[in-house]
Amino acid sequence: MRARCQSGGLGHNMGSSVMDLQQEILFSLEKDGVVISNEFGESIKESHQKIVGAIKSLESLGNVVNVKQNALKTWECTEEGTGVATEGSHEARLFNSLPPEGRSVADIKDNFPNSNFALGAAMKNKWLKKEGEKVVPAMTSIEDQVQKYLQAITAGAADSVPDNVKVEYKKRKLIREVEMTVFEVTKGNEFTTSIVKQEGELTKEMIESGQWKKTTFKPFNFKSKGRVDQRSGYLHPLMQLRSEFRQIFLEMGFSEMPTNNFVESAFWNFDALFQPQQHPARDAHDTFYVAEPGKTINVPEDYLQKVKKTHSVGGYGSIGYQYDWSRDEAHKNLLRTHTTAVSARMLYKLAQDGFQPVKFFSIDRVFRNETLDATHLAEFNQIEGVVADYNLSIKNLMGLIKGFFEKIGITKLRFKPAYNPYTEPSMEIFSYHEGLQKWVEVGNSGMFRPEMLRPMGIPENVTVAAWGLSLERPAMIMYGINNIRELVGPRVKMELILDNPVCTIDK
Ligand code: FB9
Repeated sequence: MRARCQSGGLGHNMGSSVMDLQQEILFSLEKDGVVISNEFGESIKESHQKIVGAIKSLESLGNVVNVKQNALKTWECTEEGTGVATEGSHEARLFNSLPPEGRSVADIKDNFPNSNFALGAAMKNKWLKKEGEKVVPAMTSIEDQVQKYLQAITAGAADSVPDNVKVEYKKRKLIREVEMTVFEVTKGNEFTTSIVKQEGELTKEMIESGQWKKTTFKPFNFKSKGRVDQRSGYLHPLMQLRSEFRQIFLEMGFSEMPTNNFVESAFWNFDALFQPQQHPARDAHDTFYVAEPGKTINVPEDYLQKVKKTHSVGGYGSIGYQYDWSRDEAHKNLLRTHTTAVSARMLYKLAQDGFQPVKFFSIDRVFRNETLDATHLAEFNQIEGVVADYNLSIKNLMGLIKGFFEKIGITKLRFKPAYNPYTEPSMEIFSYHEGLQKWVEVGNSGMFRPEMLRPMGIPENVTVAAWGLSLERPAMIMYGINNIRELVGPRVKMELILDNPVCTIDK
């Protein structure tokens, strides 16, 4: 039984390279016919780790050596054991700290570490004797056997320590038993002491210089599996769900609207949608206005005039809102509160380019200065579907919405009349959620108002059906998350991302 202590004494000259170590092992093999890794390490004061490294390189040379692994139970010192091995046992330290006239027990108890144990052991060893309330040395010098035994273990000579002592020291948490793997090396059938350094890399220089012809290469293991734990990227669950919704829209023949502008002008976010300038959603309590640049610079003037007119005096059969519409208000920059702003831009462009029926969708971040709670952050991802065609009616809208939600396994839908400044009629969408045993609001929808579409130049007989929902709500329900901060933000548990299989929408 050989013992090691993680503290002192090993491998003073940690310098010798693996190549030299390999050479030393081969010479020792030549001499002794067998090399035991830990013993060899001790004999040349080299760390067992380095020896094992050298043995592994020799092993990779083919049949120069044979290597057998044996599990070896050995002893090593604990932190405290190491302290005793180097500083001496507590009782020995107490004895050596005592002046010939001794010291009061009270004083030792107050000032000497592990005093109780040290006093007890020193008294038991009859190193001290009591004189009144003092203890005095009972002899001139003592032999600190505990330290000696632990130093023996340090030096890997645990066999020289009696088993009952080892059991006692283990109980005193001075040493612990550890298992180490020891390598037994013997000569292989291609044994040689002269090893040529095997190159692991075929480099450009070798090829250009032709050096490769005279070089011995490590055998290439073409069968070696690439790193198994190849960690591929992971989509955040929300982004995973976004790609599922995206796929659904694409399968339904929709094309994605460009949503890469979080900063929008109040004009496209509100005015173009016929949302009056004094609408509560437009005040800073609900909307994040941008300080710098505070104002937009480019709104198509002729279109702006039409919007102004529609808001202030109406038109297209509407009386408008009868208020003084402010260009300045419309020019304010803000963080878009809905992707419907993008729908407005796309419908305007569609009218400018010459109308044709389209199916658009968008899924991206929108920002609302709302009171934060378990289901609301200051931003969420809005999903929006827009279908523009001739004479579409609310029936078509309901059909579109049914078709869409069917694709995500939601069949039982109910529509509840609602109000949006930019759609008439408008409907909130509800679905009966078996798991939650209740009707859940799953979105909003409506037919865009003529006051929104006409000024853009969308033809009279064209109607536009649209609906919207969030990405976070379905994600929370599908992942069984009750607090949105566990889904989005710094508190998301990485496991949710790493070991979360692609969230399948059970068709
Ligand atoms: O997502 C929402 N709910 C939802 C959706 C799916 C779902 O799936 C489950 C697996 C079964 C579960 C829930 N909602 C919309 C409804 C509510 O959560 C609502 O309280 C919160 N809404 C957000 C806005 O909050 C201020 C969700 C968000 C929302 C609301 C409206 C629209 C978009 C997102 C819209 C619109 C619209 C209307 C007309 C024309 C164009 C767009």
